[in-house]
Amino acid sequence: MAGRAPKFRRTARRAGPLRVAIIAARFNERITQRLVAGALGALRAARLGPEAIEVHWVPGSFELPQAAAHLAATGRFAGIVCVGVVIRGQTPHFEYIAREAASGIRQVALESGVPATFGVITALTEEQAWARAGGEVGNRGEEAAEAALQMAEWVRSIQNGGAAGRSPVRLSRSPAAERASRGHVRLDQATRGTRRPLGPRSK
Ligand code: DLZ
Repeated sequence: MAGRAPKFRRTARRAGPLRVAIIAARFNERITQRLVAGALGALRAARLGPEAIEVHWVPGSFELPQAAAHLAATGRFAGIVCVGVVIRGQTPHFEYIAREAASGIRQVALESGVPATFGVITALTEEQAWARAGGEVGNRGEEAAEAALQMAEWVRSIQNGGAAGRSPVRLSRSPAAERASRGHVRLDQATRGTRRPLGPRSK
């Protein structure tokens, strides 16, 4: 079963408007439209107005990094959300396209400093892709937009100095992770003693 991105609640309002770009790959466009809708929904839920969101279309997922590099270079965006759909059954060079998209987007983020997130579905079948585009496994576009917002807010917080290192977004953590962060103990120590020993359950 595919995993889902963790839900988070926003604990601080942003200091000012963020501008975010969505780049969408036209290949498998009907499914990508759903990813764009998911990303737009997440950005609007975070109270970004239409003036703060741009949607750009490129031919395929292979072109996502190049478009992201150009948009990052404009300096106009606090975050860039890349969405696309690569389906193995339809794509002999599935792995090249998926890998190039992932590593290219990462490279843009690292080199430009502008958070660029990966909302590209890589699926074995079209059915699996639909499930990840607003179906039973969530919406990868929405998740990538949430990630871009979290990163953009965090970058802004460390640039402003005041809240250095403290994310304005709080992820919900397990009790063990909370103990680990409060008591400065390692997570493996914090979980020690909370698990039932392995082996057959005694009566
Ligand atoms: C060519 C191609 C193929 C076969 N499959 C996909 C795909 O599943 N998903 C996708 O986003 N793009 C695909 N493309 C297009 C490439 O990403 C790219 O647009 C072309 O190779 C031109 O560079």
